Amino acid sequence: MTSAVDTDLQAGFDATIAAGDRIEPRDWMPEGYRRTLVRQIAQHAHSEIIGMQPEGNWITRAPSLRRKAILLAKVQDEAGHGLYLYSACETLGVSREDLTRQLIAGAQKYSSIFNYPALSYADVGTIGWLVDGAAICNQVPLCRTSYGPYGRSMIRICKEESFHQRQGFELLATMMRGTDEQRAMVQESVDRFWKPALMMFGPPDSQSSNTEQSMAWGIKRHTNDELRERFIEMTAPQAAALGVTLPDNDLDWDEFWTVVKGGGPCSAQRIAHRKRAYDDGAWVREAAMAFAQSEVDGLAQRVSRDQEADR
Ligand code: FAQ
Repeated sequence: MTSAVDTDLQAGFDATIAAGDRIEPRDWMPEGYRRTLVRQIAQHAHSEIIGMQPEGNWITRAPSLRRKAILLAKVQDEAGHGLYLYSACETLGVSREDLTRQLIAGAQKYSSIFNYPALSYADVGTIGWLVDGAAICNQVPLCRTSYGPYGRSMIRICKEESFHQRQGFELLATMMRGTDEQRAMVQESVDRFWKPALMMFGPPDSQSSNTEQSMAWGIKRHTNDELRERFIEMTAPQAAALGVTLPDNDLDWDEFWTVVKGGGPCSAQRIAHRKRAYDDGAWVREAAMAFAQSEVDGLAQRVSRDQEADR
């Protein structure tokens, strides 16, 4: 039975959403709203962390010191994005540890795009241009999402991703000014990444189970197809400026669902790598906890000594 208090709380929540204001961590929220946010923010955080792998694979083989420094900084930024997003998710009452365990167990998802391999150095440029480009297009409206900590984390993430997108474009533009072989490498990379990048926006609206409710709650501001269309329009003139041809936009949604369910070309490898890194990091977490505990113990001793002295 719904009590009068519950009805008042729900009415307060509905009024905040209707006014376009933000819900903050200590505000009452319906359980479904909280669950949807945890699902989406965790999936986003995991995408940033797993998303370090395809490009990270090229750090040791970057063609110059300059390219290596740029790539290192970009991959490091992605780790940072993952951490802001895990922090935003923690405000909803789940720990980062728990989220990581759920990722490794396959109980939470990450973006389909990171199940495709980065096979050439041109892929580093294409990931910056198309994958960060799609991420920006999807995420700029999320700066106005209804949950405060998520929206605020998106502002900084979008600024950094804009920078990543430019560096990808600059890398591809440099290769396009190079040899025929380099130009062919760029075109081949764009041919492989175009459709998976369009699938980042999620299934077509007719197959999207969450969009309607998420838009009613102000979590999502546009549908998947609206954002996909916006991205295609934004990217076409950039492709022309680069001198590459974009493939057609006929997407294979069976392939998308296979990848989302863990059957992508690199799915098993990505999770195995994440699990190995998590297991190898156990001693760092234990050492950090032991250090934190010794700090707390030291503080408690100092307080009790001060209290003795005051008596
Ligand atoms: N991949 O009902 P909808 C980045 C799932 S960050 C995997 O439409 P929703 C930065 C969906 O979870 C990229 N699964 O779902 C970077 C749901 O399943 P569930 C990540 C997908 O949530 C760049 C089911 O399909 N960005 O790239 C995908 O309303 C370079 C039905 O779908 C974000 O996460 C997919 N593509 O809309 C890093 C942005 N699409 O959970 C490194 C925030 C859908 O019910 C290098 N997220 N699914 O079991 C969002 O905007 C939304 O969550 C959507 C999906 C639009 C992705």
